[in-house]
Amino acid sequence: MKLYHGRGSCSLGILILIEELDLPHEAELVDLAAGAQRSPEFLAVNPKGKVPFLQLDDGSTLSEWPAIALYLALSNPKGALLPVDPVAVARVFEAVEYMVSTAHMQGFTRIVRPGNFSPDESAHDRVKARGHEILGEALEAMAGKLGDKTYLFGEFSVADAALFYLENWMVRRLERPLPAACQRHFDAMSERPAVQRALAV
Ligand SMILES: N[C@@H](CCC(=O)N[C@@H](CS)C(=O)NCC(=O)O)C(=O)O
Repeated sequence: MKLYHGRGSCSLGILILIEELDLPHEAELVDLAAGAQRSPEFLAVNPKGKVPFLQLDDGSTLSEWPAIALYLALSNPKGALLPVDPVAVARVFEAVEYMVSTAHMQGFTRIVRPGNFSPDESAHDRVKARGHEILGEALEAMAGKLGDKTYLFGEFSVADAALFYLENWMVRRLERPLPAACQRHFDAMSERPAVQRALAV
């Protein structure tokens, strides 16, 4: 399989899952800072112009973080990236959806792309401030879910990879402190060999 990946972007979470499963893969870097996601070459591959984007061995493709994570978990059940009980699976995706659709798309995106939310440049500081609030609220909610646990749902799951990419932004891009439980989670994740391999890419 081939993962189209932007360094330090949300696709880091998917690369972590692929590394956790030890799947043979190629990571094709898309230079988001240089706008490579809007190049005709990349748009021909993924018209959405976004990463993560996964090309499977049969040539078919998958986009959207939760869908890719679900595919990886279900097609590699021995990797135990999801619980078995249907309610427990739904709880994991309840957290994943909140992190991807709210914390990332509504929070972080406001901070890094305020123009997507208001064409009025004089409003951008307010847009960014709201983004910081949304992201901060989400991290506090995940800290509450973590409590004293190392991973969100006890055992490592796809939700931990989503939380890690948000934490990575807080620490490395925004230089904001994490809630204590998230800092512990970030440190524990950083110790995992698969996370270290994904970061090295
Ligand atoms: N809803 C998409 C969001 C993907 C997304 O926004 N990816 C960002 C990187 S973190 C991206 O490709 N941004 C490039 C751009 O918007 O130009 C998903 O779940 O995969």
